[in-house]
Amino acid sequence: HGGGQVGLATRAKAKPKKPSQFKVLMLNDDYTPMEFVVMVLKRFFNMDLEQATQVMLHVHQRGVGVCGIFPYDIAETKVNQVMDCARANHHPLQCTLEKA
Ligand code: TYC
Repeated sequence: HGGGQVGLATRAKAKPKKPSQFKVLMLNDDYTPMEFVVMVLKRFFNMDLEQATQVMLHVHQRGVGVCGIFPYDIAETKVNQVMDCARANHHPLQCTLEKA
């Protein structure tokens, strides 16, 4: 055994899992202004005005839409950023995760 580690312990931890991807979903509501949703999509998901408007309208019409797909830690951070920003502006906008 190399690296000064115990063989069994090394073996038990030597099975790396593929980093699973998570969709960040935006949910529709009746109160959040369309312009606010577009601003959020531009700020936190690096969309341009055209992309952000398309995604916002999709969510408005269909109820839910995908903002992006990321490794878990990044997806969780995006959800927290969106939720913090919505709360700070007193909008009920909801954002969540779903395994891709
Ligand atoms: N339905 C909202 C309105 O009519 C707009 C909206 C779109 C809200 C997307 C949330 O995720 C959302 N003002």
